[in-house]
Amino acid sequence: MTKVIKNGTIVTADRQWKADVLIDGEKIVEIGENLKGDETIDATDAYVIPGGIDPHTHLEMPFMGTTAAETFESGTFAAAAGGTTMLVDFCLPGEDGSLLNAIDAWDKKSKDQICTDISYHMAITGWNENIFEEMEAVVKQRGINTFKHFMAYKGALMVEDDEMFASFKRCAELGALPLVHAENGDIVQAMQEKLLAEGQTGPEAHAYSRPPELEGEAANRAIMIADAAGTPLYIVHVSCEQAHEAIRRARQKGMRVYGEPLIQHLTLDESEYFNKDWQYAARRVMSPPFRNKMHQDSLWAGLSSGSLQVVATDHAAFSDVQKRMGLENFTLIPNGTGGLEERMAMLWTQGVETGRLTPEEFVAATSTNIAKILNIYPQKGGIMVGGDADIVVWDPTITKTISTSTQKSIIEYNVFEGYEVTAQPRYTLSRGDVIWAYGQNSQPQPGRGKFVRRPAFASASKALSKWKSLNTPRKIERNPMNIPSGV
Ligand code: DUC
Ligand code: ZN
Ligand code: ZN
Ligand code: ZN
Repeated sequence: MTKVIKNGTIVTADRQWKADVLIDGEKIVEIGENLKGDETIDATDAYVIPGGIDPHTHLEMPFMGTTAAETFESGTFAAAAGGTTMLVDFCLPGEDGSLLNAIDAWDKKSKDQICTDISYHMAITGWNENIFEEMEAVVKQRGINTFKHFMAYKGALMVEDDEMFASFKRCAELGALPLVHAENGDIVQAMQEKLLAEGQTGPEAHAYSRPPELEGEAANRAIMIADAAGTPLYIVHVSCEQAHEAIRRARQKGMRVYGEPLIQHLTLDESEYFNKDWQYAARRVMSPPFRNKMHQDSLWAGLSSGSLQVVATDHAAFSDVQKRMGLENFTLIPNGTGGLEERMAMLWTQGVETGRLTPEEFVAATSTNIAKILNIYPQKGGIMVGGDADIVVWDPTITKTISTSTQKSIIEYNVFEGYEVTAQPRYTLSRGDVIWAYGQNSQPQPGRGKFVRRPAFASASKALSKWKSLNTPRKIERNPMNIPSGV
């Protein structure tokens, strides 16, 4: 059974051109003019782009005394409806601390539910001999080449600097890429305690407790620790100029450091926390918090200049009842916002429509760059013969007002409620299957999605900056007789 996507304009990270795309089974087999297939998918007046890849989600994740409400089924359906054909979820070790058991647990949750492809990042939330050993199996047997480190959430997920350094060195040995949540967890905790003592208990205090300086400090620290360990680094949810500046400086010195802003930080600002309605503000509590417009401008500039490479969501959706756990104490509001379904349309509307990004840059930021960073390009992230047919027919003639009433997410609100978007996926194809057709009441097929194995990087441990010294410690032979006596 072949399918042909006809009469569209293909957009990749490099260029745009008019051509048809022929699909046989799960793969793209030909790109050219006047192609014919058993079935035709109309792309007239639309772009044909690589399926979106969201590298940062937390589906059904146990966190802050509860479990994220979005399931693998509703989350991947929301992804498909928004033009995202693959997501990478964070896998957290459970009570026993085992990485491999955690992957088994995540597989069990996701396997029969997912309607798009997925992968995991493995979280390192402590350090011991067993974790050191298991990391090798995670990379070589389970096909996971990224390890996430939380520099915040003290007493829960946070790792100390020595633990992070040890894990980064292990990543370098294994050809894996370390990721960090960069916020100074010690100071966040101190600021939370001070604010609570002063009677500041509302959601706005969440933002006061996590100022941009704490993110900038942690980003700088992680970059230096990565350089000392001899590994590239990926910084998740870069929300402010201070962290962005650290990344720019590192890259300018030749270090391989990547930065991921979120669609929420690009489009929503800190004034959201000052809303008089507690529930409205609490729904928007996430870490790092939303920032002011100056930080937003910095993030947009990073995307167009290339110092930031990827736009993600950190999709962690909690219901109103869950958010109310923090009614009297902002530190108990589960941190997280949604965005899986809205990421592509919001970035298009506020990035491409405004002229801040070209369509090619949009494709790079939503798909191609992260496919390269995660080592799954060109299987994913391109429109290329031999690649997976993860393709979106992206229709810039559809306008839509974002509304909870039409969203696929199972929570009862949407942080982008009322925003108008100027493009939507007309069709979303995952490995050749049409899993979403706009306006046609598509239903997900839970369990059709696959886990994508991501091989280790061959060159990761060679990515040292030229400032790195003492790479191989050597002992200097000295004659003690040379030391003058009596000094
Ligand atoms: N930040 C959030 O807002 N939610 C999940 C985890 C995180 O770091
Ligand atoms: Zn500490
Ligand atoms: Zn985080
Ligand atoms: Zn996250």
